[in-house]
Order: sequence, then structure tokens, then C-alpha cells
Amino acid sequence: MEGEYVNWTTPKFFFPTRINRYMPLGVLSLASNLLDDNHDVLVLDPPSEGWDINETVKKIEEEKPDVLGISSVSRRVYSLNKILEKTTTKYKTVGGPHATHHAQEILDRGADAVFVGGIADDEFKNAVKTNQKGIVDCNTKMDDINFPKRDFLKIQKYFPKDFALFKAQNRLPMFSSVGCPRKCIFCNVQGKKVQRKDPKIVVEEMKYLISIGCKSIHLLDDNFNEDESHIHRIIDEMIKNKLSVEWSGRGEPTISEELAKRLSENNFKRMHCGIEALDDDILKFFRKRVRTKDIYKFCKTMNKYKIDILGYFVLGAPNETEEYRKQFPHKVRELNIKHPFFNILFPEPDTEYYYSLVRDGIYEKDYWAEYMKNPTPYYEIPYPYGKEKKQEIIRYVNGLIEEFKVEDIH
Ligand code: B12
Ligand code: SF4
Repeated sequence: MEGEYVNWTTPKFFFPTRINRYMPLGVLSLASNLLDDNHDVLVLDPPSEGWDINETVKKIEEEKPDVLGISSVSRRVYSLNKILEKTTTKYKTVGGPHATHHAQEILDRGADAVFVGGIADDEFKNAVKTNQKGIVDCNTKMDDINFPKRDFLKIQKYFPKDFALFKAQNRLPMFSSVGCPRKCIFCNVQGKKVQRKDPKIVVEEMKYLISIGCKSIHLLDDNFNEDESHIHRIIDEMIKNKLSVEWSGRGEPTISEELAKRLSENNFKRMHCGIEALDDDILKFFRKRVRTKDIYKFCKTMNKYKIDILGYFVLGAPNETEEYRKQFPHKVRELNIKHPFFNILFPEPDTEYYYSLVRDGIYEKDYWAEYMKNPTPYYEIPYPYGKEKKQEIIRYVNGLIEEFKVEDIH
């Protein structure tokens, strides 16, 4: 995390690492699939361990690996570059969400191969054998690979230590699908091509998680309920296997009565969803598919079936009015959104929202393009609507956190 660019999206309060660690499932997936070829694999998780760049480099160098694989997110491009520069491994590879848009820059910084496009397990396995160089397009099918084994890391460390807002003992995440076909302007989910796992494999992975002590499974998909038939098939398979574990999922705020009823009957406790706003003009600005009437209907149905809602909100849209801000907390209460999670609109690189700021001249230049060429530590992009407005929105969101005493993450 050392040197990562400043981002005002998520108030410090909600930072994932503040309370709990999250398993790096992408890297664990790659590691699990390399085992087929009898490779010796070691997984390091520097953000969870709190290592700085030098410590991370030291750990890598101590191992003298033949192949180094680094998973990259854009805000940590500074440390990515430093690690590439300071390590001596012969074959250095990079993948993850940052790689797809910035492959050439990463190669220029010393990587031998960069994996773009998403699920990369087959391509990586092949590259470890051949030491393939350059940009590698990835098309691995999720059903053709092993699910991520968690025991490369010490599982106990990843069980939540503190219960904030909701109780979910020994909760672990997994994926039943990746990707999302929606086009919300602030979103950086690059796997727009949806891949859903075979429900049989989903349930196998659930059983595995239970076998290692997990008591609450969270489907951390990009958009878990985008296709309701997928969830129905998972429930069918859970019933067939007599699986009654507590579970939850992450998706969008629409649901049929039939699915809500079945979920509730099958120990589904909580839905985490991107509600973002409770106003149609703002939803339109964000290019959300849903409108307030859909959100109201969704909340009513979930409340009827006693499934808790964790609602993500994005505050700070340029068309947000004083009146909206005043009414907003009442609406959150009225909808009985038990766990509201407040974010501030941020122009992430490679998002439509950022591009529009440059296109419309609100930003006088392409700040991210400049930054990516030469990332400096703790860079902060200007707030698009001026310093005063920035303080105003931060104050407002802090007030909401205080008012709702919000205490949980993802
Ligand atoms: C789960 C998740 C989290 C979890 C867990 C993160 C973790 N420890 O792995 C938590 C909540 C902690 C989290 C935190 C953050 N996240 Co997050 N997160 C996700 C999410 C929803 C899914 C990632 C995932 O596990 N996918 C499933 C696995 C199987 O796929 P994968 O990770 O993509 O990995 C595959 C390929 O990408 C590739 N690959 C990945 N790495 C590598 C490396 C090599 C060498 C190779 C060859 C291939 C390869 O192969 C993998 C296996 O097939 C994504 C959204 C998304 N769709 O990607 C956002 C996402 C990755 N997160 C994002 C961000 C910004 C963050 C944070 C920086 C936010 C913050 N507030 O601090 C932190 C940073 C965390 C970190 N590890 O660095 C952004 C990244 C944007 C970008 N372009 O960089 C995304 C895309 C969300 C978004 N909408 O903007 N995140
Ligand atoms: S629905 Fe969620 S994952 Fe899909 S594009 Fe919108 S914000 Fe991104």
C-alpha cells in the first residue's frame, strides 16, 4: 500500500484492512492451478501483512523464485513499479485489474509478461513453462480450472476478528461469477464479459470452505443476481447436497418475489448491493439500470423476507441538490437499509466518469495519463469541482457515518 494514490472514495472508516483481511483470491486461483504441474508455489499477501515496499522486496528476494507473479490494482502502480525495479527474478509477470489498460507501461517498467483480459489461469500455467514474453490475452474458462485453495495462507488470520454491524462468524468470500454487463460510469469492473461457475462447482467450493472452518459464505461477485436463474440453480444444488450454511451475496438492487422467498428459506442472510442513489436524476447520471421505484420495490421485498440489506451509496454527484442531501438519511431509514455504506464519487482511472471530466473540459488535462507514465508516491488528483466542494462532501459523508454509526466493510 506504500505510495498508493490518494483516493477519497471510501472514508477511512470503512477501509477493508482496518478490521479484517481479505484473501487474494485471484493469486490463490493461479497458485492452485499451478499445483497440477507440481510447481512449488508460495503466496505472499503484503497488503494484509502491512509490509512496505522494501519488506516485500526482501521477502521475494529471500525466496529466489524462478517466476514472480504480481497482481496489480491501479492505485498501487507506484509500488508495482518499485517492486519490478528492485527484484532480481529472471521471469517477472504481472496481471490483475490494472494490467488490462496499462500493459505496455508495465512492460516498459521491467515486467517480462503482462496478462490482460481477466481469468488467466491457463495462460499463466502455460507461461510458467515457456516463459512467454509480452502481452498475453487471457480467456480461461472458470469451469475448466480448480477453485482457489485457501491453505496457501494461514486461514485463521482471515476470519473476521471483530464483528462490526453484522455478525457473521468465520466468514470467507468466494465467487460464483465474475464480470457485469452494466455500464455504471464510475465503475472499474473490467470483466464486462460475465462468466458464471457451474453451480455444482460453486457448491463444491462451499463445502471446501466449510471443511476449513468457514461458517458464513459471502458470494463476492461483481453482480451476483444479474441472472436469477443462476442463483436458483445454486439453491437447487445446495438443497441436493443438504447444505444449510449461512450465506450472503453481492449484487444489484432488483429481485423477484420468488427468488427472495427461496433465498430466505435457504439461510441467505444479507444482500450487499450498489444502490448508489435515491434519486432518478442521479441514477441516470451514474447510468444505473435501476430507478428509485425499482429500489423501493427491492427493499420492500427484502424486508418482507427478512433478508438484511447492506447498501452501497455514492455521494457527491454534480447534480446532487441540498434538498436531496437533507432527505437522504430519512429515505435510508424509510427503506430499512440496515447497513448503509457511504462512498464519495471518485474519478478512477479508465472509467467513463473520468473520461467525461476530461472530455467536458472540467479537467484541463488528462491527469491519469500523465501520472501513469511516471507515478509518484501518494499522488492526489484534483477534486473536479473545487476544494470547497470537496470539504463540503467529506463533511456531509462524515456526518452520515456518525448518524448511522456505520461500522462495516464489503
Ligand atoms: C474481491 C475484491 C476486493 C477484496 C479482496 C481483494 C483481494 N485481496 O484480492 C477487497 C475488499 C479487500 C478489495 C480491496 C481493494 N480493491 Co477490490 N475488488 C475485488 C473484486 C470485487 C474482485 C476481485 C477478485 O477476487 N476476483 C476474482 C479473481 C479470481 O479474479 P482476479 O482477482 O481478477 O484474478 C484473476 C485475473 O485478474 C488474473 N490475475 C490477477 N492477478 C494476476 C497476477 C498475475 C501474475 C497473473 C498472471 C494473472 C493475474 O488471474 C486471476 C485468476 O484467474 C474486484 C472487481 C473485479 N471484478 O475484479 C475489485 C477491484 C479489483 N478492487 C478494486 C480496488 C480499487 C480495490 C482497493 C484498492 C480498494 C480500497 N478501498 O482499498 C483495495 C485493494 C486490494 C488489493 N488486494 O490490492 C478495483 C481495482 C481497479 C483497478 N483498475 O485497479 C476493482 C476492479 C473494483 C472496481 N470496481 O473498481 N477488493
Ligand atoms: S452494476 Fe456494479 S459491477 Fe456492474 S457496472 Fe455497475 S457498479 Fe460496476
